[in-house]
Amino acid sequence: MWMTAVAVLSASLFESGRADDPRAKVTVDSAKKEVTVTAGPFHVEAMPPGVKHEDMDMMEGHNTPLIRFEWPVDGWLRGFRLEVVDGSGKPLDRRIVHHLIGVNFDRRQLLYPAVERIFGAGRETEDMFVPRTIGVPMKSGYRLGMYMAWQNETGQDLHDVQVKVHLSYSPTNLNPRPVDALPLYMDVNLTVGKSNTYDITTAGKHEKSWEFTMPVDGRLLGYSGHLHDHGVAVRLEDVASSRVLATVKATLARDGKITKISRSLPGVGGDGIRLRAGRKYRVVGVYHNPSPETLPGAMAHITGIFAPDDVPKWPAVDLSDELMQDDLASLNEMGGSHKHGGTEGKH
Ligand SMILES: [Cu+2]
Repeated sequence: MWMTAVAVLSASLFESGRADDPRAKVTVDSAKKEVTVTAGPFHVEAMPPGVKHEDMDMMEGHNTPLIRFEWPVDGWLRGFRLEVVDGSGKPLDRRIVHHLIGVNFDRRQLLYPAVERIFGAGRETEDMFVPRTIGVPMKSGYRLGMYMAWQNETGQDLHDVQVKVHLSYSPTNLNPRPVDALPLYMDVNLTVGKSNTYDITTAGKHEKSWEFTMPVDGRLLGYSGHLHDHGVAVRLEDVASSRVLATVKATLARDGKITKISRSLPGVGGDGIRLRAGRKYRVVGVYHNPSPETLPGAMAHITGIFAPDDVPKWPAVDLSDELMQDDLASLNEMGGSHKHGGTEGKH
């Protein structure tokens, strides 16, 4: 027999959650070194013809409620694979998930007083794995959650949809020990606890940027990002020298729809991109608006994995910070105006 230990851990419902909230089930396959989180079933309504995803972004309840679960093993997270299936387990096009975001309540983000966004997938991103030499340190019992937004362009309502996130991990006895790397999120327009979307009101090339001071020394080992349709690129620049340190590029179809977003791993086979504490950096989102009409609901951010020189210098979650409270409240209220995944009712 295969020495596969599969432990099914009960899903913990959000303290303030509603009784009909979707639940997540967590299983561990210790032979494959994989944790699988299954959420659902969801009822996913077809988007009305002519409605664009960016229009839906502005509607309330665009996201599902937060679905909580507990991380079950000590080790390092290495990557994830997203799978969407129907009630009989048959695969569905995963592009019905516009985005999926994983949250870790037990660690803070580096640049924002907000809880860690530990994994994320956009419609245009492929599954993400890093080599075994790198990993995000994880402890059994970490309180995690995830939420997603739908983009069902199939023309038909989908019932009993299940979302499976397969998370690969390295065990604690891995030799040599992986380099500790933590998620680094850099957005051109984020207000913690609120939104990161913005409208582009001018035609042609458009840039929006945000500057920040790096809190700790370390190296950016890998990065990708997220843009909406008509997005061109997201750059990371050094403010003092204006040098471009990293660029995430979008591949667009003729009609401006995003088909792919670039990914780079400068810390694999290299040292990565050195970022210094106290130094100023700028993240810039570039769009090209093809018409004089407003392009609503744009987003631009870089998501990276960052190896701090000194992990204990990472800022801790401070529950007395008002922005942290705003972040937790927004996660709590997410999908609040809808049942079963935020696509019933108003839309
Ligand atoms: Cu988006």
